[in-house]
Amino acid sequence: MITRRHLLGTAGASAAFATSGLSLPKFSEAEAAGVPLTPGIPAGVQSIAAMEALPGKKPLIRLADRPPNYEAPLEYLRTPITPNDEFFVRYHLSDIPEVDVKTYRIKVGGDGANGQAELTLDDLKKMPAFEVVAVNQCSGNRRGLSKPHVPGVEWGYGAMGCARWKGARLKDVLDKIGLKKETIEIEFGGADGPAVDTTPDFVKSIPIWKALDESTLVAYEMNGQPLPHFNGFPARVVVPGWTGTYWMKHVNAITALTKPLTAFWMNPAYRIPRGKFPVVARFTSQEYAPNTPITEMVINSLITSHRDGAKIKTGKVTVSGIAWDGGYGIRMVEVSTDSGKTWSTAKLGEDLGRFAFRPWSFELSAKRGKNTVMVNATNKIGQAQVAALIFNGAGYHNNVMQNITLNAA
Ligand SMILES: Nc1nc2c(c(=O)[nH]1)N[C@H]1C(S)=C(S)[C@@H](COP(=O)(O)O)O[C@H]1N2
Ligand SMILES: [Mo]
Repeated sequence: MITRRHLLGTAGASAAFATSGLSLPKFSEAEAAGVPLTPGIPAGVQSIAAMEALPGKKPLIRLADRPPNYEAPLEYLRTPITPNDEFFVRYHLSDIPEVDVKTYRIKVGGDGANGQAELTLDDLKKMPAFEVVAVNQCSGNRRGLSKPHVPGVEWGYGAMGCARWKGARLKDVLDKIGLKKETIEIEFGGADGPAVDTTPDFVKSIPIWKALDESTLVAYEMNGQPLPHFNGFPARVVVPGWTGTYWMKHVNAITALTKPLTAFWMNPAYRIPRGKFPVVARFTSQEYAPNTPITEMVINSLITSHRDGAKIKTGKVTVSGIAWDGGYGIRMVEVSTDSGKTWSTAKLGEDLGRFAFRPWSFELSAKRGKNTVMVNATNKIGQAQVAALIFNGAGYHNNVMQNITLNAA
């Protein structure tokens, strides 16, 4: 792998966790003693992961520190909006500068543009502002659960979060210079760079149709605050419905292209086999015979109230969680207590928009001993989760239905 990962020792894990001040169900003592990794993650990860607070953040699960890759423990995902200091952090490159707003500029241009512009943060803020609540999920979320095991950051359930993003429409930014009709992709660059010159710089592109979508933003606010440094201060691209890889942080270049972008992080990285996943959104200028770039997120859900193996009391127990998809919207969430033989519908919570986490809850009548809870979400175009993993070499798009066991005493 080109990405360098220095996985260092564990320190102060349980102490860091104990101070997070959450009053929801406690985890078993075995889990509390170590880093609260997702069950099923390769055992080796336990010995290298640590709970660690980056500046301005609550403790997150550190899976790598050069570049920084930190996921959210399950309890941070219990609300449909993820607080900024609980939001996961993912980088490909280790040289991450503190951007100075005074000198910060976004260079807008390219061979597909009619002109060039340099935008300051103030210029962006003077443009009409729009807000969208949207899930940012890393393509590799749940990679650590892949069977067989695949290389890469061994994410559990927590390489995702949902925030209210505010910014200018990318379409309006592009309107400032005007596009030629030959433009097929819009490329983004960020202020971070490789620490060693053998690592390819992180540049990404999206198809012109997605760039011009009214939901696609150049955002400077997250949940009513300036973006945290580690989530892209002072501005980042927000591509609602699509996986996090396109959400360029510290964006400092927006380039209109008349030819497909050739760059390591577009190809061979971030690709899925063609025809294996039921995704609607296509990136045709980047499609080749065997594979295509990852685009929209697949329909998925997560139980956040309890961990697999949790102890509960007999009688009525509320099991709850979130569901999300690539922007079609959640139609229903179903729960099965007999491993999929029969299903009942869960109650859906507040609808913050079609790109947001949709909360759901279900009343379980727990009997003494083992109780199983299986969840399946369906979106408004009829897509549902899968029973068996659709294997791919990068461990993307894992939307296998969870089936957890709760032990009632
Ligand atoms: N500048 C920059 N932007 C980036 C990346 C990066 O390495 N550098 N990683 C991308 C990937 S793969 C993901 S999943 C998201 C993660 O966003 P977050 O760190 O704010 O959670 O940022 C995206 N934007
Ligand atoms: Mo990612």
